Amino acid sequence: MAKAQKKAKAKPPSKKTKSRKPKKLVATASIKAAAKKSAAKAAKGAPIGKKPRQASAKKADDTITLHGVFLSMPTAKVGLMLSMCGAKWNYRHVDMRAGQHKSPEFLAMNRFGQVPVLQHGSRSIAQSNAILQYLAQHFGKFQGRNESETWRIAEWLSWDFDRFSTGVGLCRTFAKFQPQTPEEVKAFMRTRGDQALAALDRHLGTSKFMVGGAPTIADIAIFPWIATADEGGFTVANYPNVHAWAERMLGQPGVAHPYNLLPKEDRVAA
Ligand SMILES: N[C@@H](CCC(=O)N[C@@H](CS)C(=O)NCC(=O)O)C(=O)O
Repeated sequence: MAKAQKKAKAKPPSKKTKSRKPKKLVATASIKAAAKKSAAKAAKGAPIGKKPRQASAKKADDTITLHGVFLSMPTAKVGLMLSMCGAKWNYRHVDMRAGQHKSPEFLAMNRFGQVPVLQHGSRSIAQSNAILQYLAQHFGKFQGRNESETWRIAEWLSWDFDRFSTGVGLCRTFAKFQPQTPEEVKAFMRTRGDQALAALDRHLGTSKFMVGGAPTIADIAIFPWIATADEGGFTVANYPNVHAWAERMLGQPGVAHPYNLLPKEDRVAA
């Protein structure tokens, strides 16, 4: 059969496939009753729709808890930030010797199995520099004062994780906790630490604080490493600009040496 004939013989569209006219919304008795009720409420000035929040409604949990170890400089960075912000915070000592940081409960808070962890209400945040950024935003303190400062701070925080903590910080870890580390590895990290300190010294010769004329989270991220650099065999006095900056930092409200900052056991804020 030719195509044209086939088309002519095609069945007329069934009732089902016919284009439907939109059904009229018929107000049932119950809809009518509800409409009457809300009209009456509106006349009285009562709000329609969702109930207003009750005065007794639960306030969001704003509790801040830092989980960490007092010997850990990443933990100290967060403690320093909380102290400089004048925040109220609880502290939970993590027994790393007992492997508490690898327990299922801890891993549920921090999949990396490391300290520190910050709990704020129902939220958990890991990685010290990310925590600093979070707290800076939460408290509106120690952030960049404009966009270009914000990006400079981000650079320093990344550099810290890239070069500073892996140089100056790791040498302290080897000396204090992992003396069995191979000498070649120690030497590699020492060179890295020396180079990082030299770069920092050059920068601080041109700037009062890491970014601009007042402390930001970039200073807070670096300070604990400097305060304990001697434990890794570095002499901060050999870097005069870094030394002068560390003194300036110590003069800021809420700043203390890491060992005078973090409790050695659990503490609940008064
Ligand atoms: N980049 C991480 C490093 C954290 C870190 O290395 N924490 C150490 C203690 S200072 C830790 O938990 N080590 C145990 C592990 O890595 O398994 C941060 O800054 O938070």
